[in-house]
Amino acid sequence: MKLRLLTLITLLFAICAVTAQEPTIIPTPRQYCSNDGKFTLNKDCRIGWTNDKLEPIAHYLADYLQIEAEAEGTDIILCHLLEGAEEYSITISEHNIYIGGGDYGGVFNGVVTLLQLLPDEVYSHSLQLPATIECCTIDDAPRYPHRGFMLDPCRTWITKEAIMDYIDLLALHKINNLRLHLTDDEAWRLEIKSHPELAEVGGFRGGDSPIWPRYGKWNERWGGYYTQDDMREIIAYAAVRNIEVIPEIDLPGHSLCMATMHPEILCNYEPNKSRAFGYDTRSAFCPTKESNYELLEDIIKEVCELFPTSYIHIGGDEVDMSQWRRCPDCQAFMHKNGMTEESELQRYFMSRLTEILAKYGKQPAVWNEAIEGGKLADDTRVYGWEGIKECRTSAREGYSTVVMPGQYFYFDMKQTPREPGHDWAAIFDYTKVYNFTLAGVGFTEEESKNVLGFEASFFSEAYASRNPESARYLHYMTFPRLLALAEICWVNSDERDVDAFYTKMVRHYDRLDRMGVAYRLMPPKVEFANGTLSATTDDFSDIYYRREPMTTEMLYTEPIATDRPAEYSFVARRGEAMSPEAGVAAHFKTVTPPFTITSSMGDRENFSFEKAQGYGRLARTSRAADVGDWVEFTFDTSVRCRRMKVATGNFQLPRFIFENGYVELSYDGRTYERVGELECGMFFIEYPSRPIKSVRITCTSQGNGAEWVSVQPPTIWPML
Ligand code: TNX
Repeated sequence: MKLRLLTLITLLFAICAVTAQEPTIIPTPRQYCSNDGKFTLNKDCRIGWTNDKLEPIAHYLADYLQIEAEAEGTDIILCHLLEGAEEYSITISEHNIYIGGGDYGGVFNGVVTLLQLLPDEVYSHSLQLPATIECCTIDDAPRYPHRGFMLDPCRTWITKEAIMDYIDLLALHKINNLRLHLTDDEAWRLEIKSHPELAEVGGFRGGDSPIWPRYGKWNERWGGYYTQDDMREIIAYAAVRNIEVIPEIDLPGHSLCMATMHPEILCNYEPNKSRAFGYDTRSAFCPTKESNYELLEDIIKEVCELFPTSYIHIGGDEVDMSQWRRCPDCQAFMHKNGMTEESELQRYFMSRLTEILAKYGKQPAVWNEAIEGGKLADDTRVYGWEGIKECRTSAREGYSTVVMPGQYFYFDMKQTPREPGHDWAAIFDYTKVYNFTLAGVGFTEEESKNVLGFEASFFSEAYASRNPESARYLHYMTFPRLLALAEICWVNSDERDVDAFYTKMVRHYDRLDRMGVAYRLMPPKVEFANGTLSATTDDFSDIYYRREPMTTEMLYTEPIATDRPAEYSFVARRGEAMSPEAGVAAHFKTVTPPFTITSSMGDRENFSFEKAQGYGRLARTSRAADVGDWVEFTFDTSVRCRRMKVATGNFQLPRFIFENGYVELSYDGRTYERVGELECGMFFIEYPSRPIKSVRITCTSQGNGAEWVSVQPPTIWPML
């Protein structure tokens, strides 16, 4: 059978002709050859398999095609045929379809490609039968064995069901690795049977939980965790879809949540808790305490038993080593062992964990900082996130390296400046991901050999305040960037043609629409000339516009004659997808009239109110806010404007905020009128009736789980 098939495939390739209209396949296959004729899929067709291990794939496919799968099926045949990992070939003749793979993953990849040869309805499980597929042969294999994605259910709780929905999207783009960032300062999301409090307490923050609220959901106790049964379900669901799940237990830093429940893990000194209402904000394990390794072994043992993957990610990023510097035990330990840098303590900690992992048959995966304190075990896998330099160092030192520098692969970054997200690494859209190549950023050939693949991440600080009960924000931030990731992880070439890829993406959007994905569309192109305002898109979306001060959206059907173009803004929509707002530059202009900040809390050095008064920077108060504490913005000259935003917290995140509070306006600097409540630490004043002299925000809750409140300069949109 194997031989006959191989001959058949060779023959078909020999006579194949490249057609003008190839089907849209993302990621692009190595070789596609079209042949004459069509295969007809009707409801009597059966999906069969030659090896029982492939049965789950047959059922997966059957569910999409709405036909039956049975071992003896001969219309669509799944078989092991080739050699290479994840390699596959598809042969479609008028009589049947063969999908041969080098392994389970290969066959799965073939099935994913087959779906892309079918009408788009297949993605909404509503394929009309009979359906026809053009005869063809496809031969394909991935460039990198690691095509990863990381989800952060800590900062924002992501339910088991939502994870599974997302796994489906990953699988359909041949992403084969999902890392779950299961612990962080804000939450502990995995049931640990020997220490049930970790998830039962640490899975929830806010309300009456000892874990303080952050990033949203202030008043209620909010969150969740995965039981070990839930996790087994996720792992099995992913495995069917050729996705390996790697857990991350982020150590020894990022452990504030854990420390809230187990303060004994912390260093040996009394912290100053007075600025944070008695809350200890320390976040790092003390590496010198033997009891810490006992506690961690309990945890790691369960994690190792639960996850079939051979790698367990144990963190190693952003450890606040000032805690180790202040700790007499850490200092004595360093002295005794001839260490001069705190990073060597981190290396010691990681080595201890590596021993524990080895005991349970696992290998360590770490963030790139963990290799700074000296050599770790040879089989350590390193995830490079800080930058290209760190990724190259890791590869050069011989570690198997996952390349994921923030400025290319952090999908929690903004896509343009006015959109939501972080900007610490970069502001970028799918084009930057697509154009990434190792050679292009300076990797030598030697270094490239140690690159296992690429991974994108979605850290979720900003998601918590954006209706996380819906997948919209997750989709918007990760699609279409994920399409570009899938393409560059897969295609064995450094050549790039961004226009051609865009055209393909737009065709692929039909499938995303079928699945209800709320991907991000490119903003409409807006032009104003000769008294006419026009907006265009090239992705078959509808354009809507809004005219200030109206809030209702209207369908845009033709250019608008106006002498006030700045009053208009436009968005594109198709299906659930949406673009950011577009308009002429004047629409988005803000102004910076001089003002002064005063507060009942005072400011702190290096983050003085004076600096924020220059509009460029944040200020910090000297302590966290109590009930009745206030911050006031007073303008030198009263300001007439159409909109003003006042906000506590960091620029992109509701963190270090007034958890609750209200806003008062004064037109004369003497009398105040209450205009509303803060939401996530901020408030928008819309079309104030008179020029504003000052705005005061008053806190109605105690503390925010930190030692200060961040104060932003107001954002002011002038009258148009
Ligand atoms: C840096 S990535 C972090 C995370 C944040 C992320 C936000 C990494 C190892 N550390 O804790 O969530 O930036 O983009």
